[in-house]
Amino acid sequence: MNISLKYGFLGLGMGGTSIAHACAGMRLSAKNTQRPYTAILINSNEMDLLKLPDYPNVKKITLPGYERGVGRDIQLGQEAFTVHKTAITETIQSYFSDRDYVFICCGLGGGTGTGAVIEAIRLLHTVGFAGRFGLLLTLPRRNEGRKVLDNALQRLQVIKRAMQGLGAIVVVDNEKLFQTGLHQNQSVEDFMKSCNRHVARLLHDLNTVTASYKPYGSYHFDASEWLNMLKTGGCLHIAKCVLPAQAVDLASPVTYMEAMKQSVLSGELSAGYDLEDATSSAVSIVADSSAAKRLFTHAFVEQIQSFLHECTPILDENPVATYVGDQPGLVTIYTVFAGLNFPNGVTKLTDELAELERKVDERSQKTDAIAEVLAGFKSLVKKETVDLEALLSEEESAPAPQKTVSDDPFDFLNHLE
Ligand SMILES: Nc1nc2c(ncn2[C@@H]2O[C@H](COP(=O)(O)OP(=O)(O)OP(=O)(O)O)[C@@H](O)[C@H]2O)c(=O)[nH]1
Ligand SMILES: [Mg+2]
Repeated sequence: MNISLKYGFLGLGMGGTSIAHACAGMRLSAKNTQRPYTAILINSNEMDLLKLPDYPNVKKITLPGYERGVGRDIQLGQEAFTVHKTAITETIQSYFSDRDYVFICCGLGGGTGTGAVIEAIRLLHTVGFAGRFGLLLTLPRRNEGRKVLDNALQRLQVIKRAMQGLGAIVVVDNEKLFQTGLHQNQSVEDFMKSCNRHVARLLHDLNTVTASYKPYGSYHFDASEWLNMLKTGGCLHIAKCVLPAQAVDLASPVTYMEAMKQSVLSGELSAGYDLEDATSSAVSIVADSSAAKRLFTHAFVEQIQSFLHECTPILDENPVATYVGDQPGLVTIYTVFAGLNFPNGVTKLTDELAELERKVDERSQKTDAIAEVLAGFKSLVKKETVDLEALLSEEESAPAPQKTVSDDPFDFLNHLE
């Protein structure tokens, strides 16, 4: 098994370091246990960083002075990164010196990763990775609260403006992955871990298809073309479907086209893209040798090409590459679109935040009914004493004591009547 590109993963904050760590944990194959990727993990919270097992291909960077975390404060997160920029730069230069491409990984919504991400982009751009790095960003779930949504949207706003000048952006929509994970009865922590492994496995698979399998037929999608897609500004949408080879009937295209269309619609990591925005697309199909002989005909490839053309009518090329792989009885179809706008999950986040803001507004305008009834409340106990005093005393009641002005905000407690 070979890889096309040597990736480096720069993880920021807990989500970012967890994903980068999962990617660095990938083994080349079941037989070759070498770990082909490297990761630099940066987090303010040292406990979170310590929890991730040490591997020789992983370098951890703590941010002294901010070791207890930055508590969702993106200004502080940015500051923590900037203060340690020199040490971070040196580590990146030595640790990533042989890397073909670097992914900056960040769980959007927190303080550390989200705060640091723009500075990290600036840094990679200036230390020799201009045009050779991309972003791996998670979108928060809709129910993560105002602060998280606000942090994520602030950064998405900046990234959107810079999008065309950056490399590929791989969006991991946590809400989408959670909805699929919901049926699997996992704890949130286990779910996050399996999410991260899923991301890592997918990136690794795509990186091995182009380098490990024997091309079948005339067209071959090679490492340089894959690198070009990763260098393309905008979002990268990845779809995958696996079919039992015997279920694929060449005479009846629905037996494979339906599954493939569905995989593009639902995506592996996020969905809701306008595919017409794509600036390039590619399909790689892997089948075992007997399935390859039977399936990889002109008609089969043409079916897939025409589907790509329907999705992205303005593209000149709809490349479909076919390979002979080592998984018996299976046909795997990977479809990738580059140069896309953000998925509609981003719109849903802004809607969710607007709705939360509206509720906060509503709350601040609500009359405080409890305060009103309490203000109108008169104690019976007091009334009884007052009545009793009035009955027993013939003298006129004494005038109320003069209220004095005090600095004590609780001074009113001394004058309760
Ligand atoms: N997919 C995935 N998402 C994660 C994971 N951990 C956190 N997230 C997401 O990332 C967002 C940001 O959280 P963290 O990464 O913990 O935040 P941080 O950057 O460490 O920032 P602070 O803790 O505020 O300093 C969360 O709101 C989650 O949506 C993870 O392991 N996998
Ligand atoms: Mg954290």
